[in-house]
Amino acid sequence: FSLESIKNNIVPHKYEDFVYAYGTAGFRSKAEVLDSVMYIVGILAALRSKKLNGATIGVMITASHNPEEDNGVKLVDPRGEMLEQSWEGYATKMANAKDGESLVQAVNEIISAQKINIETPASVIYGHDTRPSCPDLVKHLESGLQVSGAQAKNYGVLTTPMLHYLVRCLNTAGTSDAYGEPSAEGYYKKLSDAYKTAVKGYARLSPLTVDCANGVGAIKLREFIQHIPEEILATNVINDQTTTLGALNKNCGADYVKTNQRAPPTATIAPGDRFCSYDGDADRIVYYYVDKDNVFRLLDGDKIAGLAAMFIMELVNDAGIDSVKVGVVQTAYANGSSTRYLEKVLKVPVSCVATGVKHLHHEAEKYDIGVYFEANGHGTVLFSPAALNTIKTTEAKTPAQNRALQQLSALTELINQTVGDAISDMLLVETILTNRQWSLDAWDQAYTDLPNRLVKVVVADRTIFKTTNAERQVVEPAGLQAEIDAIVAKYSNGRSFVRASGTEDAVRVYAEAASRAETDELAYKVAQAVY
Ligand code: NG1
Ligand code: ZN
Repeated sequence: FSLESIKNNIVPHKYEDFVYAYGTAGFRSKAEVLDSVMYIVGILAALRSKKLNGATIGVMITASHNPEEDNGVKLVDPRGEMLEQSWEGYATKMANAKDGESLVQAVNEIISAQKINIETPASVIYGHDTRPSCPDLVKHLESGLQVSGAQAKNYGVLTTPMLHYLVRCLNTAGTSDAYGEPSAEGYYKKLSDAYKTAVKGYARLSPLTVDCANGVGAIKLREFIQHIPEEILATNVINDQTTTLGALNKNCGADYVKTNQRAPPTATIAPGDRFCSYDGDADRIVYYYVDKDNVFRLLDGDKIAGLAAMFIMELVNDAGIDSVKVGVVQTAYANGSSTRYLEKVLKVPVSCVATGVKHLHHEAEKYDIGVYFEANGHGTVLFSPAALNTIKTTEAKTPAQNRALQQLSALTELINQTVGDAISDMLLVETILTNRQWSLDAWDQAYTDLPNRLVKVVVADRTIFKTTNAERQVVEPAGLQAEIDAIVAKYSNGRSFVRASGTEDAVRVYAEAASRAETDELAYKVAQAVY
């Protein structure tokens, strides 16, 4: 670790006036401005590792569902979670240092504020998605790691959740909560073994077509399915053009399907067919089908949360472990019908938190079993140490109780508990549907989504929009919330809220109401109030 090298090897900023910010999704922007950011992320990851006594830190290079020309980078903490929030400011500060002197100053500030012993060794692993800009960005990251003297390992092309998995495995190896083998092979084996146990004795469902957004999910899903015989899980991979320039996330993938509420044009879909879409780094998934009248039906993150909560609550009940409390975490973007279903039908506690996986994840940790999903399909299920222990040690008195305990135990292995994971979430859904022998249509019967609309409003300065109450109410600009309330009051089942996006230069307006026409009108009127 040498401040002199850090100073001398600084990568110049592409544009003088570009301001960097470490947000909900780490740094994310056009790939061309990220060279300098990669360098400082290498240094920051090393500092974070030193701070945590040499624990392995992860770095993932991806821009998820964003267009191919974008890229991004985020840090992963030792348990496979997002970087601790208090460090986001350091990241931003370092990224905006334009010369060697100010970078060294920023580094020194972190070292003294965090009382870091720079002699402590640092360990960092990294991976990236299939974007053409990744190899160059990796070089700058490596330069940052090198000047920091970090021990580093490149895992190459990975899905985001696989990197999170690897970080957790490396940091728990040899302990009583060892998470798994720290390799792609280990990940595939862990998930496939659990899936085989979870569906044992049930007839296989019809094939599932998986739209991989022309991204890394295509490569990894293909490798994964080598571990499960076709008689147990049948998949058909589409949108797997990972080397075709411009194809990534283009008219396909989970974000396209959720935003447009339609199947990708490349999908030929008939009644009875089963489809799902991953996003560009395979941490999100949505399911869909067409009904008998060929009408498109989306099964989004809210539907997955409802399905998972229903199944897990039944298993907990059948297993006779009532002390284990299940809860669900959503954001304000969750469809009102889903919240009503969870609270009124399943009678499960529901918390609403601000947008961004880290908020959901932390809230979910408060439950014994915490199910969290964003409506866009990012989510997972967390099992507390106490819940894991109860599942492991409870002695079954009946075959039914035994079966429920085994199923729960398989779920704890099948679910990627570090972060949302399209492959793992797909296996979770397939497990439940297989156990129930349900079609997508049968799953969809739990509740009917309220028509909803999400619009982007480009404003001069989105930072003036301040919210409270898990982003459901605007505090600033003053008066805007009263205006929104007055508009919403005119619609039956109307709900609408406004917040500044954390990942795009825009304000988002969400609206839902009893009918499509009312929803569109509501969204339009609120957007006008914002503008
Ligand atoms: P922003 O741009 O802050 O709305 C979007 C998604 C989030 C989350 C992040 C991170 C919506 C409405 N927002 O955040 O849910 O996934 O990106 O990628 O879907
Ligand atoms: Zn993603």
